[in-house]
Amino acid sequence: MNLAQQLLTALKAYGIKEIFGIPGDFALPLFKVIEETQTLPLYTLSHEPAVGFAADAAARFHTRPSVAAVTYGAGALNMVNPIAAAYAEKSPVIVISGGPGQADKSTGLLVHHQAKQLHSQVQVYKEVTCDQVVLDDTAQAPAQIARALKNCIIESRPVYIEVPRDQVFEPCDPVPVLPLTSDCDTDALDACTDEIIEALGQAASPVLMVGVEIRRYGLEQEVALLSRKLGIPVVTTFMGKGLLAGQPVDLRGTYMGVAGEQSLTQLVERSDGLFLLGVLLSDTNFGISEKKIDLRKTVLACDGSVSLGFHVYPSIPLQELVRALNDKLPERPQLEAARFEHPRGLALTDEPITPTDIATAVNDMFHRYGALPIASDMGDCLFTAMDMEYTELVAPGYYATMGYGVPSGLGVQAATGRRPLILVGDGAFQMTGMELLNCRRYGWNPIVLVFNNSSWEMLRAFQPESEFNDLDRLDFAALADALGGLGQAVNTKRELHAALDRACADETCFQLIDISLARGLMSNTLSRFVAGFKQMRDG
Ligand code: S1T
Ligand code: MG
Repeated sequence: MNLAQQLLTALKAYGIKEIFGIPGDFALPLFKVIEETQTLPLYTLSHEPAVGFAADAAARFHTRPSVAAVTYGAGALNMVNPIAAAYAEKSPVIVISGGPGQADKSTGLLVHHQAKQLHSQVQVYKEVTCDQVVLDDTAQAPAQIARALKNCIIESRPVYIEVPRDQVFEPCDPVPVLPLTSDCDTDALDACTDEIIEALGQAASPVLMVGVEIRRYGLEQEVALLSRKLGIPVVTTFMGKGLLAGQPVDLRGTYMGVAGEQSLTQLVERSDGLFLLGVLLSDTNFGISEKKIDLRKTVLACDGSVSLGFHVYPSIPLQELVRALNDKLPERPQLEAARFEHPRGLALTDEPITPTDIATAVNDMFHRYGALPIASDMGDCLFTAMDMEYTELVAPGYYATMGYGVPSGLGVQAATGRRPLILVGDGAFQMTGMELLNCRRYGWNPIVLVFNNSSWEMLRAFQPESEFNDLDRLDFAALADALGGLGQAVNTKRELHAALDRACADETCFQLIDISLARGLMSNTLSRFVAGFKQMRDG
């Protein structure tokens, strides 16, 4: 077998399910093998940022890597932002880029798509991936590929694989499937778990906070058991909303500092035994903490290490930590799953729509037709999602890039076969909404809610005097029809409710609901975030 065939065989052996991509001349040979071998399904999209976002979302749903395949230069460099987002949010995306071969390098000419140097691209990707390999020697390729795939899975971070176009058809040995375990010092693990159990046992008000790593490593069941065995209340981070939903644990809700429910904020910020499990210490998770979290009284288990107060246990993988704690802690009686109130029962009137009405209408729809997985863009649509019933949610909650919503929804449907609900602002839709034109080819049929306030409203919230936040009011419903879907424009609560019913009833194509919102309106959560942020900024 040749290099490309061995690479594809290895991807499948490591649990990868699909490839998103856009070819180019440096990648044509590779894409030829992808298409002809049918080892993995290939979904081509229209612009490389969408390729990266779709692979990111698919990886999050699989809790296994997904592939973003692109050409050298113009393609791969177009995709740096989505891979940076994946790196920041610990989403295991495998970037496979075509590359120049020996003949390209020996002309003495500048090569098309080359930036500064021929190796500039891999240099750029060093900053947004945890491992990088250039497969310019097929004798080394099997070990290089195995190392990169293992690191992608163990670290749950993107990796970069460059395939020079003159190597694709070269004979190559099979790629070894390495054990997907990371080193863990059992004595250190034993001491660490003892210390955690003792610290939480001595605390008067311990709290467990869970974050995205729990999902990335597929640990929700084990963590639900751990939280019951610890017998302490659980909260999720903003990025971890939806974690442990429906599980029989003492789940209190999502911590959002000054923007959150006051009693939950106090529960966390007054705790003398806060256990952060799989939590990224990011500003979106903690930036608007009313009171700074006292890290001296905090256990933080993230990124493969555990810190307690001022000392650190390196090389303690999260899976090993959770398993060891569960092994040590005694069983406790079962709990009932916590129930949370989300807004329901939209009034069917001819009044204009608010962001909270959208959450209410979606909750009503979920109760009528069943919950859908949600893919949300950055903007007030993400804050509105905080008022939606618990369901699987992918969103750039920490890295906060726009453009994520539509492509990630397509990635969710490609990965799971399930119809997603996509939430996107009008500004973000202008970035990657056109990707909906790919739905017809693949039979995808998302329901897309465009929060159309003809505004960069989040920016206006922080800088209302700037007129550049005023966007044109576009007819996204008409655009949907042109892209192969069905568009509905709604202005009142009654129209929104009816449009959702029609969208759910029609599964033949994507459904876009262009929801007219007045400028200046914000969701409850964003209003509290903005107020909290200004309060902290202005003292
Ligand atoms: N470009 C990209 C790729 N991502 C970003 N997050 C930004 C710029 C900055 C930015 C925001 S929020 C926002 C921008 C431009 C406006 C979003 O407008 P829209 O999608 O219409 O949503 P809404 O009207 O609900 O705000 C964040 C703060 O960085
Ligand atoms: Mg907007």
